[in-house]
Amino acid sequence: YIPKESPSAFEYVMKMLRRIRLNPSIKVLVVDDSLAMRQLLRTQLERHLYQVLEAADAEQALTILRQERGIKLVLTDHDMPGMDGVRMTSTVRRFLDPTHLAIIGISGSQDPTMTARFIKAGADDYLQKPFNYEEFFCRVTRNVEFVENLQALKESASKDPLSGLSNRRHFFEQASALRHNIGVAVLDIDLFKRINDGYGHDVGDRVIYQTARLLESFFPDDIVARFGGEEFVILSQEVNASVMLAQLDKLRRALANLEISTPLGDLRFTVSIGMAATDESDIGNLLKQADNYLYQAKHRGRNQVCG
Ligand code: GH3
Ligand code: MG
Ligand code: MG
Ligand code: MG
Repeated sequence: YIPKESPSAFEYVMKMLRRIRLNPSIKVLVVDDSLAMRQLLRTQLERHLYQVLEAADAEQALTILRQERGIKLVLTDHDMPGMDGVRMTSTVRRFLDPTHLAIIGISGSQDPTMTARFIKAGADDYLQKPFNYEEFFCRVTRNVEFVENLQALKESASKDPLSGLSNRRHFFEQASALRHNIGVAVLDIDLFKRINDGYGHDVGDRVIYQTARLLESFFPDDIVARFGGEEFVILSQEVNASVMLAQLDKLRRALANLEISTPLGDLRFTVSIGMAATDESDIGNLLKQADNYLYQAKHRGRNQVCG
């Protein structure tokens, strides 16, 4: 096997070490009714540090795919007792799209329509048996990298890079799935401009980062997003308004007690929060209401929750 672009042995080892460190388990599921074939593929894949799972038929494969997280590639045979590889592929694609995993069909069949059938069913690639192992690894690597690139793209399109929280776009995507008993809170850091002016932008960024961490830890099961600047939004489903208000006030106090150490000494800051919770399912209206309460909190002297 000659690695892609034939890097030096050193580069190759470094790349593999990075892969182990960053992603100790790139999981590949091998689906084949032949034990010998499964073992052959396992040996080859493990040589390249993949973590291999095996299924002897489509049903077993579907069960594994519904339970196991993080499988990035499925290699599937076509002819198997029960459901064949093409039908299995289209079934998998109903619940796992190409941002989750790649599928490569493998078959020794002479049927000239096999490649097209696999690809139409949602497979990304196809290998005709017998294949040589250099081609096998080129395709495995290419498909795993494609999934990883898609995942990275999806992540950067939905996350705010400074805080690691959902961005505005992703917030609305997630919110559209929620229906009733929704609570929305808008949180804004008080006098943030003074922090930037007095301590520098870097410290301001750290304040945003730390605020995000506490927000997440106080609302682990909810949708938390950074909307812009120093403004955050929390969206809770099946909410009891007074419970949410109490939790928001705990968060407010925890943030007020947080000390950020800076070259100019320890820094403390406060936040104001507006909350709205109704049976209303229009997120836009709820946000507007929460924003009005935020304005009230600022107007009444900041460092408080209104709702
Ligand atoms: P108030 O209590 O009324 O909210 O006062 P404020 O100073 O927080 O209000 P304002 O919204 O006017 O200030 C927000 C500031 O946040 C202005 C902007 O320069 C700064 N800002 C926006 N995004 C970032 C960022 O990503 N990092 C840092 N450090 N500052 C940011
Ligand atoms: Mg077979
Ligand atoms: Mg502010
Ligand atoms: Mg603001």
